[in-house]
Amino acid sequence: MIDFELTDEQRLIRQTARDFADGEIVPRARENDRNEHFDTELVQQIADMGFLGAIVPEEYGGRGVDYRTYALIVEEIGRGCSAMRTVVSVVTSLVCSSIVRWGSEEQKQEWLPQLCSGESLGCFGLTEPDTGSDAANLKTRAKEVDGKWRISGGKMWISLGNYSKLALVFAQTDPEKKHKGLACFLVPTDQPGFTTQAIHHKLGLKGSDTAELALDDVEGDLMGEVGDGFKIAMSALDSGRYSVAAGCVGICQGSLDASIAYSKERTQFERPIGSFQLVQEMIADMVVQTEAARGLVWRAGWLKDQGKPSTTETSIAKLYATEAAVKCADLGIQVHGGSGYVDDYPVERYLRDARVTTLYEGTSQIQKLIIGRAYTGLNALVP
Ligand code: COS
Repeated sequence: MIDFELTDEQRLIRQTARDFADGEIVPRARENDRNEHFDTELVQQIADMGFLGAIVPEEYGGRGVDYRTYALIVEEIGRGCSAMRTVVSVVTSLVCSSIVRWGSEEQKQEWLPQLCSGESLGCFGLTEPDTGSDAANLKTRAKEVDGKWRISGGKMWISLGNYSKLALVFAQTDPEKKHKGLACFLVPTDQPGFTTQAIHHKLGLKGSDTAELALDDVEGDLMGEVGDGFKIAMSALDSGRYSVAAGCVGICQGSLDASIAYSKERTQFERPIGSFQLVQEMIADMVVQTEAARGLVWRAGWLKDQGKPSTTETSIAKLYATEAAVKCADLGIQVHGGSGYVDDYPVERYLRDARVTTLYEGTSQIQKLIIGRAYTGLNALVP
């Protein structure tokens, strides 16, 4: 039976994350957004709090917390700033959790401590200019030459790509084998042939770094076996989608908190606008969506902590929470009226930042196809 009661330790960690978000992240979010500034000092503070790699075992420099606790941390950081939440999701879920699960002992010892401490950032190189939803159809190629793997190709929309010391790169070793030919490589970025270009003018996540990567005959360290690449990518996304969903609960909660506060301060017709039924309807809609999203995230986390299959439930949580974040941020602007349209209040940033979450780590449409396939047993994905 799912137990939604938090332990004392979980409450304490949530309070610590909440205080940290309010004290350090919230005050810097607007300026970083305005200036398109990737705030590496703040990233280091997040790492110093133990919030990078929180689910990594302590022996490798992590905090060894469970998935439920991880969601509590990510929700608070997401409420503060989605650009910083993206750093946590990418480093912790996409990169560290993959190395924990698939890396050799040597690879774990080499990379995990420096990723958890913030000494190094890591990025996740799956998507390519021509390969998004159809993740198995990669153009990046890897070949073994004199016992070493050499990789060439390009990656697109890579969060933290310009700042990472490590790139997890997915590449095809034998196109005839399709997804069974994919392999995953640990690629140090400080080598000849590895170049990056920053992507600017995004709608949101302006305080986050986004890059295009070019790999020209770079050397990679194989993680897992040749042929494991697709499974590694999908298992990384099982954790990454969960993290995005938890961050979106933070956007929902932040939109709600800001709207309640504003609706009590703002008066029209000589009454606080929160006393009007149509404003309360918007608040109630936000409450319901926030609670429902959190419940779905906690259920997926509970399954993960029990070691049970959670792919479908993670897709359900990701689909619902990301769409809810867009709707709650949009309602938040509606409650704020004209004031919500400028960045004096966080709601317009919430909307711009939420918008990418129904795209990255699998679009809402991909989540629906995964859910539909699981429930019908019929594959609606193109064969
Ligand atoms: N964990 C481990 N292995 C998994 C898995 C998971 N969550 N999901 C699938 N696999 C394995 C399957 O077991 C299967 O293994 P075998 O070949 O041994 O049978 C293999 O991977 C293929 O799985 P599946 O049949 O589900 O793949 P499909 O091609 O039908 O579907 C989708 C793949 C569309 C679901 C996948 O490509 C996807 O999620 N696309 C979106 C990609 C994405 O999120 N991109 C964003 C990048 S990060 S910003």
